[in-house]
Parts: sequence; structure tokens; C-alpha cells
Amino acid sequence: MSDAGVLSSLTAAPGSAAAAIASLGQVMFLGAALVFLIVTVLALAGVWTRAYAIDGRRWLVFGGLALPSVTLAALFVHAAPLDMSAPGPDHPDLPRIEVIGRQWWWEVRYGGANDTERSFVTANELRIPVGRPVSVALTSADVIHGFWVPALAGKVDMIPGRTNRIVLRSDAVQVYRGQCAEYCGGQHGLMAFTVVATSPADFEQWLATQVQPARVDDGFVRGYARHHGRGHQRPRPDARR
Ligand SMILES: [Cu+2]
Repeated sequence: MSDAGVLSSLTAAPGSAAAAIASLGQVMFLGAALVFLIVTVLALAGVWTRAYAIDGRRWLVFGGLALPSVTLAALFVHAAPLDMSAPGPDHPDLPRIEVIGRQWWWEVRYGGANDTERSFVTANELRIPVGRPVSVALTSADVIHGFWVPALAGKVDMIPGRTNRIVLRSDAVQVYRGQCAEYCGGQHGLMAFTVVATSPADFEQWLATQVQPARVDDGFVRGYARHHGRGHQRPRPDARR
């Protein structure tokens, strides 16, 4: 697990929507750089060459209509087929995952109403199986929060009374950092979480462990009773030192 905890869309997870966004960003940047270069060369040529009469109509048609149309069409043809955010159908073998934003933590529900046997709730950590797109339902219990795991996907708002969806997919076993991306009050900056992508086998095992009832450690209980059984001896407020 290298780069664990990196909060950057430039280190996008293989197979993720963030990888598609990053490659689109690079192509857009190269396209914009090329246009900037051409405009700069033309501007410098305008400064350094002697003035001469030009055919204004030809410049307008080629430079003002044809060139932008071809450039934008080429970028559009590249961008249109990229699937970056459209949620696919829920995978029947995967549990439903719902994340509820709260001031200032993340409630993560697995299973859903019609899968009570595999339902459980965790906090501040999501687990997903590697290589499978997982559709996550996003909502909020109080104010608007922003669900953002830069290395996995774009930002999606979590809005009270509304459910948005995001698809998370990682083809690598890795831990990713997430952060609330919408100012939601005093502790907003501390509202972080992790997404742990594990092998499908590890994921199934983790699910099986989570639905087990909590185990009580007898040794811990005895030690706790021994320590706390006597009761705390606090000094009375009027006690002298
Ligand atoms: Cu926030």
C-alpha cells in the first residue's frame, strides 16, 4: 500500500473515475497549452513584423469559426465517452452502502433496509472490494457536506432530504483519504475519513466479521471491575491539601 493517505487527484487510483478525470484534465491542459502557444506566436508576429493589409473576412472564418469549432469538437469527442460519474446499476452481490454526513463525522451504513442480516453501521471508514464499482448513496443529517475522495472520484454534495450517488472503484489494494469539501461548521476541517480498498475475499471476510455480535473480553471485564469496583476517590471541594 504505497502513497497511503495521499489526498490528491493527481495520484488517481487505477480504474477509478478520478483516473478518467485526471487523463481528461491532462488532454484539456495540452489542448489549452497548444491554443495559448498559437495565440502567443501570432501576437509576437503581430508585434515584430511590419504592418500589412490582411483579409479580415478570411481571419474571421478560419480563426474565429473554423479553428475553435475543430478544437472544441476534438476535445468533446475525447471527453464524451468518458464515464466519470454516471452511477451504474447496483451490483447484486455487493451490499448497499449509505454514507450520512453529520457535524462532524461520517456515518457509514452497510446492508440497507431489505438486507437486515448483513446490516451494520461504522464510522469514518468505508471498505470496498478491489476491481468492482460500488455505488454509494450520499445524504446528510444536518447541513450540507461534501463527499470527496480525490484519488477515487469527483466531489458530490451531501444534501439533507436528498440522496445523491457516487461510484467508487479502485483496481489496487490501497487506503485512500477523504475529506469533507463543503464548509459545514466549526470542526469542518477535521471531518476526514478513509476508504479502504481490499481484495474481494478480504472484503467478504470483513463483512462477515462486522455482522457478528460484539465480543466481550472476560479478562477486560474482571480488570475493569477490580479497578473501578472500589469507586473513585475524589477530594471533596473543601478538602485541604
Ligand atoms: Cu464540512
